[in-house]
Amino acid sequence: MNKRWSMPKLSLVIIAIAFLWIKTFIAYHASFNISTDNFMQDLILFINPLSFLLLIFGVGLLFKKEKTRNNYVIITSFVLTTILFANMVFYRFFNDFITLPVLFQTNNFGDLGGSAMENIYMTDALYFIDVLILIVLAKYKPSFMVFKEPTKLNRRAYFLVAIATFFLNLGLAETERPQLLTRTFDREMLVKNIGTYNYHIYDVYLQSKQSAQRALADSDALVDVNNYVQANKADVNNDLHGIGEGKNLIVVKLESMQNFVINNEMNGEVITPFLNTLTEDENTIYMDNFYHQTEQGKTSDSEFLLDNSLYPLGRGAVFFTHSGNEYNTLTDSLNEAGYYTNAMHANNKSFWNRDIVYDNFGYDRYYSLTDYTVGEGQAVNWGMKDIPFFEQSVEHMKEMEQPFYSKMITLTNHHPFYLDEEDKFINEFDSNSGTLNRYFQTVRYQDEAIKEFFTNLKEAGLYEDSVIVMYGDHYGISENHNAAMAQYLEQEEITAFDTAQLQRVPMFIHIPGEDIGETNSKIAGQIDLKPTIQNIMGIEGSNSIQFGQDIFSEENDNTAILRDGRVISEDLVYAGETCWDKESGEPVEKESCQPLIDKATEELAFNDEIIYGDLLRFYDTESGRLLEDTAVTEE
Ligand code: GP9
Ligand code: MN
Repeated sequence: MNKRWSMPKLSLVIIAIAFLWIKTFIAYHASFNISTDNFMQDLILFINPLSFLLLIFGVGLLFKKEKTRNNYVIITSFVLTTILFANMVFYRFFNDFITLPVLFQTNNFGDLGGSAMENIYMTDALYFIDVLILIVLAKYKPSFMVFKEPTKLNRRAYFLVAIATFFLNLGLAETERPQLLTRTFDREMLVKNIGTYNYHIYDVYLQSKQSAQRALADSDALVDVNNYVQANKADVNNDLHGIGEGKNLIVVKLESMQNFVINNEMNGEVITPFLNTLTEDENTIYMDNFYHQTEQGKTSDSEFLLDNSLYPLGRGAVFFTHSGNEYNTLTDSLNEAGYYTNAMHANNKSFWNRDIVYDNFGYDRYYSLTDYTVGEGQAVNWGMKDIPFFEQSVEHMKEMEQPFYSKMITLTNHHPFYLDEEDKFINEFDSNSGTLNRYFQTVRYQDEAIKEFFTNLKEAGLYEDSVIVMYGDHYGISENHNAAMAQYLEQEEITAFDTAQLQRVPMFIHIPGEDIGETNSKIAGQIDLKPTIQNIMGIEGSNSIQFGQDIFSEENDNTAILRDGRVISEDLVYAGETCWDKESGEPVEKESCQPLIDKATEELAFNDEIIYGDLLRFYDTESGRLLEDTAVTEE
């Protein structure tokens, strides 16, 4: 009998692997902005999903019953596709990959509302088509498929290949990126080299390690940290010391406001007319080289920086992961000075875990959504519009005992940056990015809201007695909009240097009646807010373990370390693994940046040790000593 020619028989396991492999590779290019510089990187990117897929689907080979095996393959395929899809949607919004701690911020996901919808497209359904095909194949068993149970030998050979693929991948990745697994704050690099799926496994490993870290930490760990902190302490500025003493303190967090909009125009229209006047105002210090230092915790990270003068975490939001730690906050120090301390934000109180954290940070009261009346037409994007928010907040302030400290969190200038017609004071920009186009309008709205807030304060008789600090929390326009941004800035491209410079956010210190007006170009960051504010308010905070310095101190180091390891100094910027000359924006020898890189690495590592180990529980701020020491001397 003539043997008919037939195509090679394929098992469902192999088909499922092939589908997911191709799909993941397509997603890398279509949905994630992963760029490669050379052939080796292309190769790594191509093979990186494979080892994990071989292993996980290989488990299917261990099932004896055909039906169980098929179900396993289909379910696994569906789960992995969902993980990939969730990462895609997350990436579109945050330009980042999901980490385990972020996943548990489910409260926040519920509120993503418009933003989430904006990031899911109809065509996304295509990503699930292969799962359907697998179901059909399993049901109708076409002739090109085999459903034989593999022999022991075949199985062994299969797993050997899978493991070899894993080590080949890791080996190539290590040559391409030494110390890949130890430098974990760059998630894109990880995904690029070991693949999305292995990355998630690694993330789970990191998370478990961190939980163990607190359990194992003891006060010894604080000795080195404390030495470092003491050696980097800067004296405070005497001229500004205590000029706000006894006054109310109002800190306004300006949502998504970047510095490039200040004193700038968009198609001939002024973007921030009111804030621009403040830059010239005799009672205002305006900082134009002030950097945000936030990471995945976004707004909450900026709040963490403000209250603690510690860096947030490189992964997850510290408001969630370490909400119960012992902290020594700006709020605590104001409480001690007799202030009525409160936070104001017209959003659900649990968003970013704020209710829990504010309590721990020492706030007397949190005015959240339930303390505001959001009338008809008073909400847009993520919630209450800034203008009515400020109006009602001032009503609350009128009732407060003085002196008070209010931290206010604005919201309207938030992605997706929509506005009702009546709130649009300028036109949209005309780039290919709707996000950037609308951003100018919401920034303009925010500017108007602040102007009205100042008026409200004056009318309420609170203005003269208050120190008003305002700072941008983080970028509003991510690198996903680089082309549009280049068009706006009239540049050919946005380099890593430009991106680092775009992390500047505006910072204002406004003290009615005090002749402090200047534009100050010192390099500073949100980490410096706490010591700077404490000095102005005449509060002693020098014993705290913190990394910030009074911005106006003569001894200030004039450097900003961003949470992902980028560093900005007077002459140099280290970003995108390249050292840049600040003046020319051109790359220079990497060695020139080495001292900056070393400082950033050391400081961020000490910082993480404090948070992971909950080390401040071993520290006595009053005496500036380790609690263990006190115990020893007392005995
Ligand atoms: C939500 C607001 C915005 O309450 O703070 O959060 P963000 O997305 O900017 O972190
Ligand atoms: Mn924010």
